[in-house]
Amino acid sequence: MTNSSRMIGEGKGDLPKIEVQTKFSDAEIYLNGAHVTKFQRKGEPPLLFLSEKSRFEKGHPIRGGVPIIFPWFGACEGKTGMHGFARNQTWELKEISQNDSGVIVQFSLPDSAESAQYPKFSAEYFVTVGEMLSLELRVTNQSQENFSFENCLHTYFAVGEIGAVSVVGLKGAEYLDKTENFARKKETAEQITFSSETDRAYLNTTGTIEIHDAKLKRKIIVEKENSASTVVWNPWIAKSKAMADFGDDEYLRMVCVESGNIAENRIVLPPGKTSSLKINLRSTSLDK
Ligand code: TA6
Repeated sequence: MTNSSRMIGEGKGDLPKIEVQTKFSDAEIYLNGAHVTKFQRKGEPPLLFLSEKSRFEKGHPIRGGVPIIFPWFGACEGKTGMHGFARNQTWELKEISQNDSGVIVQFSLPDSAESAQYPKFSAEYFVTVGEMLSLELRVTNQSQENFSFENCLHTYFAVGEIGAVSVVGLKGAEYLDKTENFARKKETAEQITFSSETDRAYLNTTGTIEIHDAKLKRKIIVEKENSASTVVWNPWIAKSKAMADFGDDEYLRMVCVESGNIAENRIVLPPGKTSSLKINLRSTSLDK
């Protein structure tokens, strides 16, 4: 891919940020959490939502974009904080290269006091910016014992208005409903719509998910590889007000469709093996 450019500089909160421009799209990635905060095809609205009230402080998660959730999802007994430590740590920039798919930015997670509590592992993250946004989290078990963990790319998508949005592709899947104390249910809707707080972990789902946005007249396509779980979340009114780093009305302009392996889908990685969680994100017009 010719005429692409990349720049490393200071982003919000003076946090180091990488900007990538290609002939198809622009993207931004913070080293804090290897966090993709922007992906936008030329001539289109942003694909990702980023809260106007997000913190940009070293060691704290950014609200929006694609937080990397690893090695646990949600709350974890005996661990402090939600959603693991990967999203709070400063990842090392290893290489920026390019191929026919786009510009590839490669990160690795440094060893830390938190990672030392687990079997020895390495974690690498590949962000490919081109006609679509591809994200891959690779974890290699470098120990002599099984490494059990959860992973999830907790993607916040930008939508025109949540009342005109539906999520398609989960009919028939079982899910844990966090709004009802993780009650186990079965999805019966062809199109999932939103009229209240929605927080569902769909299990044993490997197929492509679509987000239909009638206001922006677009369809967002979430293809996933090696992901057996899909989480669908909109905080709605009360939860939005309770989040200091999220605008009270921002629930209207976002939906999370998150791809990973959580709960009963958690990964048990044998010694020497590598797990790869990958998603390909793109949008098309609604009538295609
Ligand atoms: O993925 C949905 C969820 O687990 C919600 O329950 C909510 O907690 C959201 O993640 C955001 O979590 P965070 O720790 O980033 O505020």
